[in-house]
Amino acid sequence: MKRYLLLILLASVAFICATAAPETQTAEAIDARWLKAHYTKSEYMIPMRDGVKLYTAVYTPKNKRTKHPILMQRTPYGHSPYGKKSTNIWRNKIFENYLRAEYILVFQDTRGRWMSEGDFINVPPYIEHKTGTKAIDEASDTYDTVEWLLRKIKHHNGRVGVYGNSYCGYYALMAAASGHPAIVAVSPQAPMVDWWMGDDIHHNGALAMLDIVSFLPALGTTTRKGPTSENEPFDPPIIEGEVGEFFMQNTLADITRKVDGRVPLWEDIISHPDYDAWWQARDARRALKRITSAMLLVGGTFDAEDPYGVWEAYRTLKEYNPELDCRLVVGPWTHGAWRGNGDANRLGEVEFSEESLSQFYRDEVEFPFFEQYLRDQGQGGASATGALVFFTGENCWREMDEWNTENYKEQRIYLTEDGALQSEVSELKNSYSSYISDPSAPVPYYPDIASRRKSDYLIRGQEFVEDREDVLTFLSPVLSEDMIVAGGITAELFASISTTDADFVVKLIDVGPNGETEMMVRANIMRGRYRNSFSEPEAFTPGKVERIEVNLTDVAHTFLAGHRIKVQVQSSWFPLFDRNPQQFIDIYKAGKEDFIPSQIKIFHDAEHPSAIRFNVM
Ligand code: PG9
Repeated sequence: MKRYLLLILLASVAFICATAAPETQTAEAIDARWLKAHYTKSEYMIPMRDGVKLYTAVYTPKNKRTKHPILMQRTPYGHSPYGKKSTNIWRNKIFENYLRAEYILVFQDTRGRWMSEGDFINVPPYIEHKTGTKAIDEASDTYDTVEWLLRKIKHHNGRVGVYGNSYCGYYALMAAASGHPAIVAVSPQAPMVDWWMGDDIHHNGALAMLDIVSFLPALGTTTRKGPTSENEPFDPPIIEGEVGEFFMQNTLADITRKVDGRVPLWEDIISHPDYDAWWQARDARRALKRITSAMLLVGGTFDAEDPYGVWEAYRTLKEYNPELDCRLVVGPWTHGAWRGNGDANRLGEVEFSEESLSQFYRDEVEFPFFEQYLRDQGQGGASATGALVFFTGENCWREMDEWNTENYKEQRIYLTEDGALQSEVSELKNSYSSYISDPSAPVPYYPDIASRRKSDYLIRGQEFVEDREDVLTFLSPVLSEDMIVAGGITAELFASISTTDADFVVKLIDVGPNGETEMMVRANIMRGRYRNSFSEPEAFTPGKVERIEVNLTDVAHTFLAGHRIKVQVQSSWFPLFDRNPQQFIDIYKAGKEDFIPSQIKIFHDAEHPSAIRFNVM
């Protein structure tokens, strides 16, 4: 009862911080035996409109006395173990509420993946559908699947929910775009929305090299022979030996030779370095113009893989259909942590809550959302009135009607000489800070770059690079009162470089009292050649001062009184992102000898007021 009182309080008094205090319920444990006693697993090959059949596992409750809602996930990552007698879904706490409520659970391998037939195409461009056309995309495959399920599966109540995280979040967006009338509720979580702008593969044109090169074999290979329940071997691997060393020794052209044509997506990436029509056609926002299903967008402020899509999908949906029940829930989470069996209540050195935030999410957010729309049960849970966002720093949830930073006050903090930040424009003339960016000695993204990406890099303090000559650090005075930062952050830099291209990395850091601790709030990279246009790159004129905007994705963070704001500027973030040869050349074809040092000058004077622009609540 305590939990509901708290949520009512939360709903009634906006902006008051509160932390969820979910109670634990005792009930019969859900295990393999329980599942076998209550559910039947069936496997089907469902024909699409072009005849291709997609593998679909369907778990139906043995209780035939009532009609059950259908909850579906479409995935490119397989639903092993295959076979009617084996499953692992009981191991995931996220399914517990649905199993107890006797939902029909559906898991489908998408076209060309694992046990499904057909050819895999990564994020095929959404087609404006005319009913009955033979044209196919992920929306039409979803439409055809739901049509088949409603006809062939018994004891359903005619309502379908779709959810999915990451790539499955992209498929959830396409499910909403299918326009099938039975799909009444969709939850895209950390959805991939734009692989060039800010999800998975690039951030503002810079290649998310460490992640994407590591993940390439999972994104469709030419070696696939057809439907298979086995993981396809990928020999020889791309990355060999110590990771940091590998990326120092291998340019992207070397990596192309190692991929050796085995991954079609890599060929697409290197053929489309700029934000051209190929990438624009794959922007999932194009599919969100006529959505009618209720939407629950979920994301994490420390999501290193898809930090862009959840905010952008939400904004697009609200823009096209302000009346839609479109909700946003963002917690202090890494990629998909809210769906895991862990408590998702801490990251690195920072603890956000003593309670399990993943249990709060399961019981108070996701399940009540589907219960409201698939079974007319309850009032929709903690996200029902619009936006529920966790503010780090204060470490509390804020409930709002919507996440619209137009409602907040725009503010700037200005870089100035001697590494200071100030609230007014500098009166100085020709004032700048400079460094030499040398690709042979790039700035590491983490103290240890020897192995796979570290999950807490987005929150970790940056003291390990502070003394480097090629990292500029600016520090504000001690804050006299809390500063609640909500929404997108933009670095407005005025810079000159001594070569014809360079990257700009900007980090926003929260420094605790007396500088004893620090926590990174947000960081992002911008490839300088795209400063005036993402699709028409432009070379720099050496020595000419230019304005570069670095878009940092949304934040929800309170800088507490007594803290200080720190900003760092640098020109590499290795090997998280590929090194820029710092010349206006095709980076995917650059040879080792093409990588040259560049002198970077960041101006902070009356004529060139470099600043960080953000919104305060
Ligand atoms: N976000 C993951 C990914 C997708 C595509 C390319 C690279 C990474 C995922 O979990 O789907």
